[in-house]
Amino acid sequence: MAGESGVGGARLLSAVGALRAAIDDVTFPLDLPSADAARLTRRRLLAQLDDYVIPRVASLDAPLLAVVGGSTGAGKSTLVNSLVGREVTLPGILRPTTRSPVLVHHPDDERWFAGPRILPSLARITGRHNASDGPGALRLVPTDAVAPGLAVIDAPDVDSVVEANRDLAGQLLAAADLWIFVTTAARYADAVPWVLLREASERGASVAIVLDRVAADAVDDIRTHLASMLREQGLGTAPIFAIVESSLHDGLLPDDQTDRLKGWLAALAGDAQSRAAVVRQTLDGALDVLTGRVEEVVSATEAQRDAARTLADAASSAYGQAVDAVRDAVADGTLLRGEVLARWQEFVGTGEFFRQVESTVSRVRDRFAAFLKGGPAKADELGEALQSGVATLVADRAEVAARTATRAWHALPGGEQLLSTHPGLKRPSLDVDERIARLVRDWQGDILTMVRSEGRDRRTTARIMAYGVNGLGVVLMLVTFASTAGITGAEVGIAGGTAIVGQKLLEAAFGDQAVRDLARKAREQLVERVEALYAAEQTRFEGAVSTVQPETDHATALRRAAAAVQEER
Ligand SMILES: Nc1nc2c(ncn2[C@@H]2O[C@H](COP(=O)(O)OP(=O)(O)OP(=O)(O)O)[C@@H](O)[C@H]2O)c(=O)[nH]1
Ligand SMILES: [Mg+2]
Repeated sequence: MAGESGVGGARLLSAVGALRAAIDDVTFPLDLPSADAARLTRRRLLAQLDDYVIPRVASLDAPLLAVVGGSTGAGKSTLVNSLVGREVTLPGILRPTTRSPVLVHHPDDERWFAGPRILPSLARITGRHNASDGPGALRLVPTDAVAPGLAVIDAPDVDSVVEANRDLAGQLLAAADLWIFVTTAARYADAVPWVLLREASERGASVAIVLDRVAADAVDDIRTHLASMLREQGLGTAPIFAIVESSLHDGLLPDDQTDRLKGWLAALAGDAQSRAAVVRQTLDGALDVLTGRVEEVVSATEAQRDAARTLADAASSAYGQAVDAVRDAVADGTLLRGEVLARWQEFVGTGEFFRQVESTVSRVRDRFAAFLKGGPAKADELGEALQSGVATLVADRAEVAARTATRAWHALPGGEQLLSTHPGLKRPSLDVDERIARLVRDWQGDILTMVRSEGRDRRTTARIMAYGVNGLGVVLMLVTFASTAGITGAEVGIAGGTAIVGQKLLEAAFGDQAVRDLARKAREQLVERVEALYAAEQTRFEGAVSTVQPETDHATALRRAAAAVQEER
């Protein structure tokens, strides 16, 4: 670690602080399967940084903090009292006894513990312990009985039936430079303490074991067995202090049973180098596992990002399909049915007529011209039928797209959640009909502009004037809707004839090539307008997604911050 010189420590501290900020920034707004675990990992990471890594890096020379942990009734409070030589923490026969942790330190070390440097979430209390002390506070006990440079915490039980106790014990152990793990001859193979010991081993924390309440003649056997269990968990270097079952005097263990542990702790406290080694081991271990834990958070943020993307894609594909459907329908003759066809027949007669006149284009033209001049009201009726056909098509497809996107979201991770917060999404937006009406009017405007601008030379202009701009516009709309004429079945004759006779007329006015271009352009303009309208509809889905999409790239920020910490070690 680069922390030996003041500079390295400062740089590591700022890297760790930046990592903390990056972790703090992360949210998991979508309730994905991975989110719960990731939220917990995030909270634990923050707690470990706040309770241990940051305060430790900030003051490498602060006293070594030893946390006495273990199962309820193992004798933790009795041990701490015995180390101090008087009752500083309340032992008891009711399980669990210790609810509020007690920190014992040398009076000279008070400044390290009185403030929020470590365990900032726990209020400090002083004075004599009290049976009503709760889990939200840390009782500080200054005493000459412990050496300067070492503080001991009596923690609540790790496997408590009381959840607050368990959580607090976990938090305290995470804040420890050294775990003094108390177990008994009867319970040293219990599962829960071993889960914690394994965690300590994985984190590389410094651990010492107190094997309490052992019958004198069983000490060797149990110690050997426990040592082999510790080795299996990668804790082979943890010293074991066995305490023989004895009767207590004034609630304290006999001195001869605690002397070895007292001596070991005093030596540790008195020797800056071995104290630093213990601190270094635990800090290094904590920094080692940091990257892996951060990576868990990273993959959960990536899962959030991917889910958000998939939701946005589903909406995009639904509206893409809607545009395609409109594009097909405006070209394949679909719109030349029903009402439109009826108006057209009133306008120019029946399919039979078209078939007959196909060969005699001039007659068509004459009749047509006469009709356009004589019946502007009929041309308007046809125009309206065409417009309402377009409007209905665009509205239907908008409805289908909203339903398709909604159905996709129901099946996608996170989709249900967004639909419940944005219930309007399952229908098109409220003013969609108005906007479609405007779209159709605007498109009609496009068509009239095109018709007018075709009058480039005088002859064309004269012809266009002869037929009338509005009438030609209506016929152009009609031809636009049949220009690929993918019409089948019984309507072929009628609708096909419809297109052909309209086309002949337009050719007479504009010339052959111009008609094909005009029809193509008219169709493109309509599709463009529909695309814009559907894009606006789709935006509502994107808006919903954006509420769960972080603005910053958390994954990259986290990885960078974690790498920076590793570089400064
Ligand atoms: N005879 C005898 N009794 C002990 C010994 N150690 C602890 N006890 C008793 O066992 C009971 C539990 O001891 P505590 O020290 O309160 O245990 P603890 O681990 O602090 O328990 P929690 O605070 O509930 O987690 C108390 O009644 C102690 O007096 C021992 O070595 N010998
Ligand atoms: Mg206790």
